[in-house]
Amino acid sequence: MSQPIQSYDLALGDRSYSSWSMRIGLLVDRFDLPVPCQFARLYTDAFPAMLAQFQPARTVPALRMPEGGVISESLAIAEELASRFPDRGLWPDAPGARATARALASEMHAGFFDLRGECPMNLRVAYAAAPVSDKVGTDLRRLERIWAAARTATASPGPWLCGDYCIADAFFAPVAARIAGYGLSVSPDAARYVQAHLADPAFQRWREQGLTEGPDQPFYRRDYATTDWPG
Ligand SMILES: N[C@@H](CCC(=O)N[C@@H](CS)C(=O)NCC(=O)O)C(=O)O
Repeated sequence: MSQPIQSYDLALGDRSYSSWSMRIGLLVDRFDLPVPCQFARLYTDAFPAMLAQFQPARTVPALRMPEGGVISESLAIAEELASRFPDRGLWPDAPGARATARALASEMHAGFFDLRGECPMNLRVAYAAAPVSDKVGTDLRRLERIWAAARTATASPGPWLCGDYCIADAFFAPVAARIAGYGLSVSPDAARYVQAHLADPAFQRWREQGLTEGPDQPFYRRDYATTDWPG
C-alpha cells in the first residue's frame, strides 16, 4: 500500500521577536514555497506544546519534511529548502555568487553575538539611538566589510548582496531590523542595504502580521528613547 502524501510543516515563534523564525519565514514567503507554517509565542505554554510535535527540535524554526523527519537549525533548514526546491533560486545560480552567499549566511549563523545579544530583534519598537558597546561597533564594521566585499565579488547590480534576493539576504534581514530599530550608525552603503530590507514587501508583511500577535514580550523591552519605525 502506498504511503499517504504528507506536507511540509514549519514551526516558528513570534514574528516580532524570533529572528531565526523570520529568516525562514521570509524564505517561505519570498520564494512562494509550499510549506505551511504554524506559530507559537515564546515564553508561553503553547511554545513547548508546539515543539513537542517536532521532536527532537528544541528551538524554532523546526521543519518537518513530507517523509516524516524533523530538522532544526536555520542554516540546515535553508539549505534543505534550497535543495528540495531547486527551481526557486534560493541560492544564486552562478557558482561564485553562490559560494559568496553561502559564506555570508554561514558567518551570520555562527557570529555577531554582541549585536545579537545587546540588540535583540524587536520589530515593534524603534529607538532613537540605543547606547551600545564598542563590541557592537566591531560587529557593525564587520558587516559593512563583508556586505561591501560580497557586492564587489558578485558585481551585484541591485539592492541585494549577491544579485537577486537569496538566502544570504534573508539571513541578514533581522540584522537590518536591528540596525534600523536601535538607530545604529552604519556606512551609507550599509544603510542603503538596511533600507532595501525595510522596503521589501515580504519583510513588511512579516512585521505587520507580528504586530497583531498579542501583547509585547517584556523580555525584549529596553528603556531607551523611542522614535517612529523607520520603514
Ligand atoms: N541555532 C538555532 C537557533 C534557534 C533559536 O535560538 N531559536 C529561538 C527563537 S529565535 C528559540 O527557539 N528559543 C527558545 C528556546 O531557546 O527555548 C537556529 O539557527 O535555528
